[in-house]
Amino acid sequence: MQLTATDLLLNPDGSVYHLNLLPEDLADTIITVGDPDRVGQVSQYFDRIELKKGKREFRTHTGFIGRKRISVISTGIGTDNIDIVLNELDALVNIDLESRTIKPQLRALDIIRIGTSGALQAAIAIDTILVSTFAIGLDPLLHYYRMDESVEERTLREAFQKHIAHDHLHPYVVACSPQLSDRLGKDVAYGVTLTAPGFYAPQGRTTRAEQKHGTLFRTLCSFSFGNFVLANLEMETAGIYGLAKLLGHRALSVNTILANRLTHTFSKEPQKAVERTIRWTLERLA
Ligand code: R1P
Repeated sequence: MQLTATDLLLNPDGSVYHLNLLPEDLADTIITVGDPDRVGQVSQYFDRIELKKGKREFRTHTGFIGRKRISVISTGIGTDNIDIVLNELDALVNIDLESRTIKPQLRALDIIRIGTSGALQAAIAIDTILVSTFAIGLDPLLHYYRMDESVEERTLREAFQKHIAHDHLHPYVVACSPQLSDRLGKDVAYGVTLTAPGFYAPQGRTTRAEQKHGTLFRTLCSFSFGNFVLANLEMETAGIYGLAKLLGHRALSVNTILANRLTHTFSKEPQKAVERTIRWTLERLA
């Protein structure tokens, strides 16, 4: 496969266009965060930072914890940004940037999101660390790619689709990478994460603009299928899981529950809660 100069955009120094990174700038273990300011919150735990680069909302620090090389990169908000980040990360390891051809030996990255999100069950406590076993995407990103579903993914998607009974919504379902989740124990909460294509009406928030699907949020919260209920709502995980799966990378999403949408409560110390999730994740996965 030959990519053109407009398929794969490069900067004059040969770096990928949006991430502004060269292949040697990137580690095989990558932490993604939404907020560019969270990059430094993660890299403060590195023993040594060897590189800081960035462009727009995509800020990267690469360094070492002990002998393990890690990159932390901000994605900004939403799965439209995830399309850019995941494809450019893959290009950095699996495309020869000079010839714009696919390398004969493909590499798999470990991609771990450390995000923030809101709980969809009253029983989920504020500041909980929640690992997404499955992600359900209500955003359109994965509809632009050809993706096969496992039996489990299809079963969950069909049950969810039947429950929400909305013709205009086309959810997709992707599981986390078991190679990453198998490294974790029982000292954390697990659940199904819903990824929305916006923050306000798409997540059932009231604004001055009238909502078209005013009852959808309640319907989402009441979904249950076997052991599955929707645990939390954010804006990136389904896109990360979907593109990682398509491109042969491993992905896991770890979110701090900063708000509970049912009890209308918010974390009293959000920075501390996020710091705890960062330390927890680095100790176990990085
Ligand atoms: C919304 O405020 C943003 O916060 C959550 C949502 O997914 C969205 O990106 O995650 P991050 O804190 O990782 O950005």
